[in-house]
Amino acid sequence: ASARQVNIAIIGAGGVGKCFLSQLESLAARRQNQRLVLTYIATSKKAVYSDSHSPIALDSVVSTLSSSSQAPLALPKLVDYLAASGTKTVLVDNTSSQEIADAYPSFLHRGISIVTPNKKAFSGSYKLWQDIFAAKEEGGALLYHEASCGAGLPVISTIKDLVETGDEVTKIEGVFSGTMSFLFNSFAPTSGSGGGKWSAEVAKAKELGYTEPDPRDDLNGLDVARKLTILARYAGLEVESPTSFPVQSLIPKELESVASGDEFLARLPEFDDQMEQVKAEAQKEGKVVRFVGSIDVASKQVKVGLEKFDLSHPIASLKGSDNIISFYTKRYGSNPLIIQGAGAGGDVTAMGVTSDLLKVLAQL
Ligand code: NHO
Repeated sequence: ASARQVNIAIIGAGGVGKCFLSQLESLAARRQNQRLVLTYIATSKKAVYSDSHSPIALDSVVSTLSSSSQAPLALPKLVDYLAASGTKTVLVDNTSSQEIADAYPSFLHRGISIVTPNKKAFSGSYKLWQDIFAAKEEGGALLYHEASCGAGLPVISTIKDLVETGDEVTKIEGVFSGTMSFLFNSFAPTSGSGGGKWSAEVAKAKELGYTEPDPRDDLNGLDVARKLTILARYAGLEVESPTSFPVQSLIPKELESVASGDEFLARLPEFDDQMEQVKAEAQKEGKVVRFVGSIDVASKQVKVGLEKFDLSHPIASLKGSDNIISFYTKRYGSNPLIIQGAGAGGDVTAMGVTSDLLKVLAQL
C-alpha cells in the first residue's frame, strides 16, 4: 500500500448507507477518492472482506454484499482486523446501533478514525462521551459526526467553530426533527386553514416516508432529545443522558403500549380532540404550535416539547420537513446565527457523512 492510501470500512447499508455508497462512488469520477480503498463492508446479516485486506470494487458493492455468504465480524475482531492492515483506516458507521457506538473507544484507541450519522455514541451516557474523546486523543484518531444533528446542515461544525474560537453560546433553540417539522407545518399552517386532523397528518407523514416505521419513535421526542444532548454537551453542559431533562411525548398514555405501529395509527383518531384543543389555544393568541427543543446555557435548562410562536417567527413559517437551528452567542448578540434547510432524508444525511470523510482524508 502507498503511504497515502487510506482504508475505509463501512457498517450499514440502509437508507443513508446506500446514498453514502453512491456518493462515495461518484467521488472517484472527481478524482477525490483515489487514496481510498474499501476493505470491509457489513450490514447486520452479511459482510464482505478478506484476510489480505484486498480492495472491494465500489461500483458493484451493493450486489457483492447482497450475494455474500460471509458473516459480519464481531466488534472486537473487527477492531483487530482493521488495525492489522498497517494502513490508516476510517470506519464509517451508518447504523443506529448502540452496540457499535459503545465500541467507538476501542476503535479510536487503536488509531482508527470514525465518521458517522449515528446519534447513539454522542447522546448516550456522559461516561461514553468522555471515553470517546479520551480514546480519540490517545489514539491520535479523527472523529466527525455532522449528520447526527440536522442531517447535512452544518450544525455540529458550527457549534464547534463557535466554541473553539472563544465565542460563548448562551442559547440554542429550534426545530430539530424533520418528521415533527412536517407534521406541525401541515397540521397547524400559518395560514390558519388547511390543516387536517392530527391523526390524518401522522398517517400522511408515514405514507410519504417521513416517519420511522413505527411513528411512535418520532412522536416520543427522544430523537430530538438526543440531538439536544449532543449540542448541549458541545455548549459546555454535562448533560447525563437524553432522558435527564424534560421531554414531552406526543404519544397518548393509552397508546404507549399498543403492540404495533399500525394499531397505534388505527387508534390515534380517538385522541384528535386533544391536539385540536392545543391548536385552538394557540390560535386564540394569534399563534401556532410547534415541536421545539431549547438549551439555555446559563440556567442549564434543556427541554423538548410543544411551544406557541407568533406567525412572524422564523420557527412558525418553516416549510416541509425543514429544520431550523438558532445559535445565540456573545458575539452574535441578539440576532442569532441561524441554520435552516432539509433536516431529514437519505441523500442530505449522506452528504454530511461524505463531507466528514473528505475532512478526515485531508488530514490523514
Ligand atoms: P436503516 O435504513 O435502518 O439502515 C441501517 C443499516 O445498518 C442496515 O443496513 C442494517 O443492516 C445496519 N445495521 C444495523 N445494526 C447493525 C449492526 N449491529 N451491525 C451491522 N450492521 C447493522 O437506517 P438509516 O435511515 O440508513 O439511518 C442510518 C443512521 O443515520 C442512523 O443512525 C440514523 O439515526 C442516522 N440518521 C438518519 C437520518 C435520516 O434522515 N434517515 C437523519 C440523521 C441521522 O437527519 C436525519 C434525521 O434525524 C431524521 C429524523 N427521523 C428526523 O429528523 O425526522
